[in-house]
Amino acid sequence: MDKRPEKKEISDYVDALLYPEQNPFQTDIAKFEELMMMYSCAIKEVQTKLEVLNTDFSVRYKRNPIEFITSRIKRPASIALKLKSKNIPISVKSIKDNLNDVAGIRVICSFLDDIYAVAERLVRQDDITLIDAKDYIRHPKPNGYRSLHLIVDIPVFFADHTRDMRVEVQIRTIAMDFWASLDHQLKYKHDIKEPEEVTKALKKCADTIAQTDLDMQSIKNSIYGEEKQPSKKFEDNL
Ligand code: 0O2
Repeated sequence: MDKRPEKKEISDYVDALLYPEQNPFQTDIAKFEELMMMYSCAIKEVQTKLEVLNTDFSVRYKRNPIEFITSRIKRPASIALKLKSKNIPISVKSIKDNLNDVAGIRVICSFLDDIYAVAERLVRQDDITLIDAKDYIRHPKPNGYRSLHLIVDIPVFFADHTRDMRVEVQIRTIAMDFWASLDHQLKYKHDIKEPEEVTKALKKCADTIAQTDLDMQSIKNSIYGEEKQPSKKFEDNL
């Protein structure tokens, strides 16, 4: 589905960009900031797990499956827009109850099978609960978007309590990431002269990129051999 915001929401978005200090959660700012702190700690926990996996893989397979990891906490204005688009009241309570992607981690892998190997190793850890998995690699979005999305819960130990926090992990190849970055830039550009042509061209690029990822995987298999491939159990279980 095209993720571009509806026309009626664009002015809201522009306002949010122009006046970021106008936090829509201003009336409950202490609670909002505490919740964001909790999400940011959850990101640290999951990111550390991913870094440990990468280090372990580098010893076992003599190469790193993860190229790099980025993370972000969704901005207050984007949180408010998402709640609004789902017709949910804009409040701090609504955030934890309804949104899965306030804490987001993006994992960029070298090869296709690395994506599933990393995902499998992450979700089978005892303290990780897999809430949902969407495989947009096997089932790309109509516009050509490809990525593996995992929604996980992780317990975070704070000074006087433990809370399960939700994190969205998007895992994709470098090529998929390149495509998604350009697509994301265009999402907020509403003065494109021939949008249908751009959509078609982007879809063509997505298909080319998908084929390139498959070709790169074959080259890797011929270099490292199939027996050195990490398990594909996660992929098969999805
Ligand atoms: P941002 O700026 O990344 O935060 P949900 O989030 O669960 O309510 P949905 O539709 O089930 O909604 O989520 P989905 O489609 O599984 O994943 C949403 C996120 O995936 C988006 O977050 C993007 O990060 C990414 N994504 C999904 N589709 C596309 C796409 O076509 N192009 C690009 N570039 N990214 C996509 P946000 O909140 O839209 O944005």
